[in-house]
Amino acid sequence: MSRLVVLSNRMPLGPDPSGGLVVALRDQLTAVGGLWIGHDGEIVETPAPALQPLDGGPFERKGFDLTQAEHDGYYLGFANSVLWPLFHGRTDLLDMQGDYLTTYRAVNRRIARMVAEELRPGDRLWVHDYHLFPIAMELRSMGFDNPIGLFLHIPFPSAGDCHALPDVGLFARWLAAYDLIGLQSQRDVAAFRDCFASVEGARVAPDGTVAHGGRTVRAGAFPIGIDAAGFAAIAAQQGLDRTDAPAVGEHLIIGVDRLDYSKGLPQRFRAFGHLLDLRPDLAGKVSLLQIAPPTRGELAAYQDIREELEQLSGHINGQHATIDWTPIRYIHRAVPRERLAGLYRAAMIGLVTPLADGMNLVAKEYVAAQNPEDPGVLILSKFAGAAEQLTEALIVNPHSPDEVAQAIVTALSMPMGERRKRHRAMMHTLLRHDVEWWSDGFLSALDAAAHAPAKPVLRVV
Ligand code: ADQ
Repeated sequence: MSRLVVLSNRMPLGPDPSGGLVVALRDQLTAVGGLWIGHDGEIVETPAPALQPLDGGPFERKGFDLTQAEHDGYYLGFANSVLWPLFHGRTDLLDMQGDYLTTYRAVNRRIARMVAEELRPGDRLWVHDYHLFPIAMELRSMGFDNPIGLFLHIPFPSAGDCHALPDVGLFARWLAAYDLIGLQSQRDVAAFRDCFASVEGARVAPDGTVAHGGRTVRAGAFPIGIDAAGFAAIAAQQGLDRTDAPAVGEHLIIGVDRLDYSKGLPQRFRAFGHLLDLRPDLAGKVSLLQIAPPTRGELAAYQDIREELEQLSGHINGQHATIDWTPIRYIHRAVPRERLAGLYRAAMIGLVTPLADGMNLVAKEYVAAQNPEDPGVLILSKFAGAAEQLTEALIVNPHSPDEVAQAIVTALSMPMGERRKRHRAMMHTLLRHDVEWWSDGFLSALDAAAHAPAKPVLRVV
């Protein structure tokens, strides 16, 4: 049986790595002797010439290290100052320094050479995310014809934004070297086709198949899931319930996000402030708990958002707080998973309002954590990939303070029967389309794509 080799920028570390992706792939990796390759977190002066085995763990792991210059140009630079903002529609935040693309390509070439040492004939390689786009092209140029798939965790950019890339033709060739591109939503598949339709020399078929530079690649929506049953069980064990909420205000609203400008946190705080302006009677009765651990703090855009949020929460609290009530509690650090599950369950509302998001797993975790007898209400941005699946959430435009405030009011007064009905429908979706369904679906499609004969495609441009 062919081995599964997973390649991601970040390696699941520690003797018992957890996280959705690990849970989803653990069986595949252990059953057929698979391998996970990723950054081992080390910044070194001279990188090791080959992948380094990491001891312990439920499956084989091998790590690569990075120099400081590589970390700056590849990770902080091209990946997170060019690709991340561009793929989230924030071309205003692009920081396109001259050497970023060169470093990104060089690091990817170095990683591809080390991966090549590991790959055996027939191995399937599953690459994750925007840090590693060039891997397939590099391996193809070394003569590898293994099945190679890419899953993009973030949104695919609009055709217009694709052309803000330093070299859109090169980007198209990177993607065309894969057999399968997995995207989070139908919206992303449509954007993928639009982008290729606008690239010179690319041909797109109605089923999403794209021919470019002598290769054919298929794209499809594979919405990532969570271990819904497992998360529900963890939440139920925490012993926290809605009746515990008075300790934190009569109605608790929870937000959980990495501190990232794509997550719409200033807009969320403003919408909550707007609610308190509109409805003074809610003073002392509702509070927003926002948990936002810092990420990528070396980058100016992330320092700016942190400052903006501190000012906004200070301002709103200064205006509305009373001696015994703080409207916004803003916690700037990670919280253990079990604790998070309990807090989701105690919260009357899950407020998930990104401006752009591939999927958003917090929305799914919030639903899975609810007590089915007395579930809370999910308020979800229409710009999260999850909105295509969780249609029974209250779907909002996160840019509109009125709409978000109104949805909070609706949620606070939603009858129990309606809450249960919506929760049941969403839970059904989460259980059916869980993380195992996602990884099985992607890997079967990769097998099919790698072994399918090239299809005739229509000329679009
Ligand atoms: P992220 O942008 O990181 O992921 P998300 O999908 O919400 O966004 O996942 C965040 C994860 O981190 C969740 O599992 C959440 O519980 C956890 N987390 C967040 N804050 C935390 C805190 N303070 N303490 C502990 N845990 C915390 C990217 C894409 C998403 C896509 C995922 C998976 O941007 O759109 O859904 O990958 O594909």
